[in-house]
Amino acid sequence: MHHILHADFDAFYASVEQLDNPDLRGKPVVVGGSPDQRGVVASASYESRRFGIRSAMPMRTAFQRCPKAVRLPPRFDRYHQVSRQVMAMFHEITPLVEPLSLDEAFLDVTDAITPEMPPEEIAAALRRRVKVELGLTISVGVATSKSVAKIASDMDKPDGLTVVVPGSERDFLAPLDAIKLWGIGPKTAARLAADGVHTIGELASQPDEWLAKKLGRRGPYVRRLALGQDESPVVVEREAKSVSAETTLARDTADAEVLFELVDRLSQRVSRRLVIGGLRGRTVKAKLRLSDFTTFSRQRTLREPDSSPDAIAGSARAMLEREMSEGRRFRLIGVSVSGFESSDSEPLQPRLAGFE
Ligand code: TTP
Ligand code: MG
Repeated sequence: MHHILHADFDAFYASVEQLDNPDLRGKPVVVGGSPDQRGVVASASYESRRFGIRSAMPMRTAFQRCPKAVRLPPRFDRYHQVSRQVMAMFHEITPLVEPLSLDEAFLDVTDAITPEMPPEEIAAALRRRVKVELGLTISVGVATSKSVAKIASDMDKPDGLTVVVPGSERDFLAPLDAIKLWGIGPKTAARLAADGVHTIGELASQPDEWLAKKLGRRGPYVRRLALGQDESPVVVEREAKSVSAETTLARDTADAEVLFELVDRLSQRVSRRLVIGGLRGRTVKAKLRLSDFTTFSRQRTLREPDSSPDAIAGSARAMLEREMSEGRRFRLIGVSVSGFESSDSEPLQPRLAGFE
């Protein structure tokens, strides 16, 4: 049996802003783009959530719900720095850390357990340490699997600790909304609800044929998750030689604005992973595929190893720009960074959140 922690910062970006500026504490803070530029809410402090403000909501809507909300633009470098600090704390507990994003990770603490330090004590000590040393709160779920731990960490947010005792997984999950289960999005949840299936317990007790009809081939897997059976291991990624992200466009395009925006998004994704891995790279590569499927790449060397989205995007944009010409339409864009020098100042091992 494994013992897994899922740890997740509460209102991450917004909490970091409140930490750095005490005037903002206790106030409805939102981090995200300007409402004039059709910005969206990236993170909403719990004070602002009382007004119905949520992540991914248009900033305009957020201000309609709470006109006195304080909006701040994101400071990614600062969030990355905090992320590195918390990931380093996780690594002091176990090398088996699987980051999911800047602010959350799974920890397999099975081998860290002692009679004095059962999993729930490890979790409690970690929460205390993060509070004292970083001045921020994390919510933690403790369970025997990743999927249950993740659901548990969300149960008592903010500043919560939820322990699912081994053997009680099924009972813990049964009354919860089906949408909480991995792989059940809003659309699937609506399809299930149409048949009167609202909770994970109701889902788990449906016959095979019904599951197959509603979920297709995922049916058996979803049933196991609904019963609290999940053997998926905490995966520590190999050291990578490069970090990349790429996207095929929904429609081939020559529109510079669309292409540049995509490059920016890909660069941010690459940057996030580099930072989680404590890596900086010297080489930026752009992979380009044209509408006739011709595929080629261009690369540039940065003056200094870097992991910032601006440096990566600046270089990738320049390479793309040189390749744009009248009538040349692109169907795929990729951005990657290699030539790593791991940032020595950081105690974190170079590990990556994932590859594409
Ligand atoms: P989350 O952990 O989903 O959100 P959160 O930490 O702000 O709030 P919660 O207490 O519910 O965990 O995401 C972590 C950070 O990722 C969040 O602070 C900002 C960023 N983010 C976005 O930029 N856009 C989004 O749509 C979401 C969901 C998160
Ligand atoms: Mg969070």
